[in-house]
Amino acid sequence: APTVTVAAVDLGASSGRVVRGRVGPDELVIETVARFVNGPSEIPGPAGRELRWDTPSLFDHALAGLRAAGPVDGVGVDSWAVDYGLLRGGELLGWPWCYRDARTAAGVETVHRAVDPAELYRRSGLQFLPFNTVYQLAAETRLAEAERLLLVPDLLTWQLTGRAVSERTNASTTGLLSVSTGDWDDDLLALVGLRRDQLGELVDPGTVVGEHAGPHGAVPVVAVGSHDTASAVVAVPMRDPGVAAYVSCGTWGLVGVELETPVVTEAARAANFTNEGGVDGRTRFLTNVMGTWLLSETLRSWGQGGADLGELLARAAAYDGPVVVFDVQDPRFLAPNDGSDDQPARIAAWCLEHDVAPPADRIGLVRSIVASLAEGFARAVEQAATLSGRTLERVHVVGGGAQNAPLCDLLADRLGLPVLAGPVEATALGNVLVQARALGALSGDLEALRDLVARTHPLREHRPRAGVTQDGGVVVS
Ligand code: LRH
Repeated sequence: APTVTVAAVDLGASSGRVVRGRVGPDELVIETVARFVNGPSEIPGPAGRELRWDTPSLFDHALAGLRAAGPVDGVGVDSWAVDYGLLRGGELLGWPWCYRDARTAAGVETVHRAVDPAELYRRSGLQFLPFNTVYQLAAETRLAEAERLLLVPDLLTWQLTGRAVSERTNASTTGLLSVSTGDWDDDLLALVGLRRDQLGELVDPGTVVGEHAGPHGAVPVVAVGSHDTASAVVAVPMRDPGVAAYVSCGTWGLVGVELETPVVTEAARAANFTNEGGVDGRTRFLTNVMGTWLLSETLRSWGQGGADLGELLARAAAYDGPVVVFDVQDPRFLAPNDGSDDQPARIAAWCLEHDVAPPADRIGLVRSIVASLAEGFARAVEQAATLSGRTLERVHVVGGGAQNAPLCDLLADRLGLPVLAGPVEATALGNVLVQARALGALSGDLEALRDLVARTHPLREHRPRAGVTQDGGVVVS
């Protein structure tokens, strides 16, 4: 059977990477050829600080990474969801807004005045996040000028190929795609003032979109699960998705199960569970939990980069002082640090409002964040089970969080279930796998792709430790 070498461009909210993967029926080897930092740029605007993405620089890094990858048989792009660029005359109408910008509050009001949130949920199946594209567009001032609207990965795919498409898994995060028909919802498009001809043609993951004339020759560009979480879920090595939950833990912790069909019950809406489109028409029934964003912003407020995180986490793992479990889902933690109001100050304020003593020092704070994330993930796993009517036997953790052993231990203890950690680079692996299948090097369904991940990537098992949660000195809010 043939073996292919493909390049995955994976753009995360806090870092991007270009990964080269060699894939065949018994082979799945990836190597990171470029890594670069990312983050919202704070720029002054007429109404104060604006948070935007410097996509021109980001895409330059991606292109440099593709050159460094050498000759490949395919390229695929994925990134964080919901954000978009507007194009006119082949140029960006300004840097794309970052979903964490506060402008979306007005958009939420506009949309909810016109359509009841329960009705929106029945139509799109999406959890309420104040930054869903539908709300961003209701607050967008330049839509009428635009000839095209492309989500971030589609924007890079367009830059590579000249073809404007809307890859379906990411399109499902806009709030504008019907959960029942899989097509754009014309009433919602009209509500935000978007025309169908401004959108790229909807394509499924696995479609060859076009060719990139790279330095090493023309290369097919393949639509993958361009929503990073969709790619990550492809590479969760679930042997039986019917009894497994997953946590894809990076900037966000995406916690849920994979379903064959959406669940759009009132209970699912109340618990803020989403039905995002997965690869091969699967449903990603999950909820967004705050994620390592809390840690990275805390470090940033201390003037420390990510390089120190490993050491801090190791010291926090050995910490035996009091641990505060705060509610990581409190919306106050969504915004970036802002002058005097940073994540440590917000966590301290939360503690004071809930009559618990804030963490006494930095290590105590890091430990509290880890314990609070584990609690947030555990609650979401329990809800996923209840809402989908499933009995779970194990939980997979993929992404950067899989390296965080104390987090995985606490999650296992709290749920009384084994936690299987890894692979760390699930998103890049999912991207590479879908390309390899589209190019003929692999065949079969997602279970076959996951089986290849399981055969090539050892997992670390965290067994629940009896009694630790009760004896660990944890203050549960
Ligand atoms: C994770 C992610 C998540 C979205 C958020 C905007 O990177 O794509 O699935 O909700 O970013």
